[in-house]
Amino acid sequence: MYCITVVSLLPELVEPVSQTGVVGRACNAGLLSLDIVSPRDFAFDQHRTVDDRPYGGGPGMVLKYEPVRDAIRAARKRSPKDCAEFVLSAQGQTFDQTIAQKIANGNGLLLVAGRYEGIDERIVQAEISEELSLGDFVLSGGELAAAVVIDAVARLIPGVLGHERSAQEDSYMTGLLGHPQYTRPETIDELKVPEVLVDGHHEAIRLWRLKQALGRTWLRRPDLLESRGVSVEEKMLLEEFIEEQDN
Ligand code: 9D3
Repeated sequence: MYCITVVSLLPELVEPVSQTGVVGRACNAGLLSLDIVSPRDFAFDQHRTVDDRPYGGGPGMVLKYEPVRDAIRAARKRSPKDCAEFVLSAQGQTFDQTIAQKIANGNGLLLVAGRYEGIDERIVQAEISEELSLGDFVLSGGELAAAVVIDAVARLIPGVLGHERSAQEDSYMTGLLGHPQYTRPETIDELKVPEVLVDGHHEAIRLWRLKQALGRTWLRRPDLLESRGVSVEEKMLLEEFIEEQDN
């Protein structure tokens, strides 16, 4: 079983992930466990204080070192050894599918979600040096980022995706944007489904989808095509797509 533990002050923001959809099913099937440890349970003063004012002044509060450190250590006790560990913060490396795959190749994941202005930097120094960000926008804390990372990782764990996609199935599409999708009816508001999808053969459909995926990636995310590269077959399909552009 793949074991995920999240250190968070707001379990109610992370927990729904383990009860719904693909991740929920994986948990129910025993392929995945998701546990949440709150630093609040490691704050032992009168008011169970987990935050304090930042040294040097400024707005907001900072998560205190001790309760977060002790929550991390409690989380480690339920985690497999060699568990991947990350703090979620806006200062981290940007999360992507390559990182998701590396994390899923292991057998466990420990995430620390910050709140307020962040956690005491000495946690990163002394406990978990790797930080992950979702990108250049401001969240109110790490919990929703943790939910995103968990979803992306869980679907790569063997057995989590049933027949709906063997994640490998369309491996030739990796690194490309998705191709257009259609479902019934065949015509609606005078809009038709591309003919090849209705009566095309398997290989004709594969080539059409690959061409559309290459074309959309070329139009919208040329940076992705650059780093992925294209095969000889793909280069031909992309040239066809570009040719067909403005007719
Ligand atoms: C407005 C406050 N910012 C000052 C420049 C710093 C800041 C503190 C705390 C920014 C964000 C946060 C809370 N964010 C996260 O914990 C977080 C996050 C994010 O904000 N964006 C993208 N990925 C992530 S992962 C965790």
